[in-house]
Amino acid sequence: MKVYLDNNATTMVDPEVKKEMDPYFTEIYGNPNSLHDFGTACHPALRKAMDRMYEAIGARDEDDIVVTSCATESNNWMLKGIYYDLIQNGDKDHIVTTEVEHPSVIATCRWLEEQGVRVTYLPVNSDGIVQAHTVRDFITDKTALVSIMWANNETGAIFPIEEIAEICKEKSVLFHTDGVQAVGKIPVDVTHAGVDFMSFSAHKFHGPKGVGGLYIKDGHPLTSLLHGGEHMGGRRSGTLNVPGIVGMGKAMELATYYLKFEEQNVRRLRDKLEDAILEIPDIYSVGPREQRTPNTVLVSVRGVEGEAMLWDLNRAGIAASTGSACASEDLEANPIMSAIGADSELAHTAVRLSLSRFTTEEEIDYTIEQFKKAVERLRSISSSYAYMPENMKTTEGAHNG
Ligand code: C6P
Repeated sequence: MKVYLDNNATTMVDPEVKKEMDPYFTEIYGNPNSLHDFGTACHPALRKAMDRMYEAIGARDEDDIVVTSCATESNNWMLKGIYYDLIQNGDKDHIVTTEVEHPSVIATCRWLEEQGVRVTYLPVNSDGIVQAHTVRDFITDKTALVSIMWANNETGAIFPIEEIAEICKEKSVLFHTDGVQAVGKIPVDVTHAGVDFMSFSAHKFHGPKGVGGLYIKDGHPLTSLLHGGEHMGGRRSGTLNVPGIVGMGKAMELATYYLKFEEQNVRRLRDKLEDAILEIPDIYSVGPREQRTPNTVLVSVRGVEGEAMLWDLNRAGIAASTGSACASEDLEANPIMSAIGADSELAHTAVRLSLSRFTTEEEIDYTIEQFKKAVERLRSISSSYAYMPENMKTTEGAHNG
């Protein structure tokens, strides 16, 4: 059996999405900026796709959604654009973010620090959540931007975005959220939440890879990353990825339609999997379930290296991860586990399981069986588990946080 439980890394393209994209590869392939019929033939589908995106995230006509190549680009553009506009060419010098952002935010912030920007990396609590009041404590009159994710890619922890947006508004500071792991998993309404900018990526919600976006409230000016043409209202040059945009629009529409299914059915399967795993002694899951996206669980298996678990699971046909796919070749302790205060032994034992609306009950039953087998086998050959002091072990499972 093949079971794909790495949906926070990427998802399968929904066949309905693929069907809508197909004609834009070989039939309606003109450049939408061309004046001939081949070019203009793309326009209705592009308009429809954009309308679907506005509708899905609750954007208003006066807002902009700029299509990018991925969320990494959106996050880079956001942070570097603000650096150029408000720090290099303004009187600000500070950005507030968290310790648990995706590498596309953390690495960009590290680069900005080399340019002289002060960056505050807010800590998270033991549930992996940043508390809104800490944001207030660190904003100063030199703060140009607060950038905090809506939901974490490793733990699924949902952050108090509305409260943070309120604080930023009160302090007149721009607020960007990385919404990559929220869109399609929980309701996302940018207007209601009060965010100024939001990044997203189609391949996280059953759309194609290579296409993402940046929501910009009220058409706020932001220096372009890519110059060269009038595409996307002059905000991002480059010939439009027509099939990608069509696919992202359809995928967003479907993601909104399936939100209830995500909340009920995907959550039920995730909880079943988590309950069964937590029956094994010395296994911990991070964060309370009600404050997590319905599809995600990050567990830590004491005495078993995360990579070894992945190896055994992969041999059984099950795809999982030790955390962010972008950091998967790095055998260091999981940074999120370290940020929540896990000891270094635990931080090396993280396994992320992320479901989708295509995950079946049969797949979950099989995963439970194989997960238990893998833990038993790996612990039987683990010297660190065999010699672990008894007071560090528990006799029953079910540990949260
Ligand atoms: N996270 C993961 O395994 P791209 O692929 O560039 O469109 O998205 C980047 C990105 C940005 N923000 C968050 C919160 C993300 O989760 C991701 C992608 C994958 O967790 C791949 S590293």
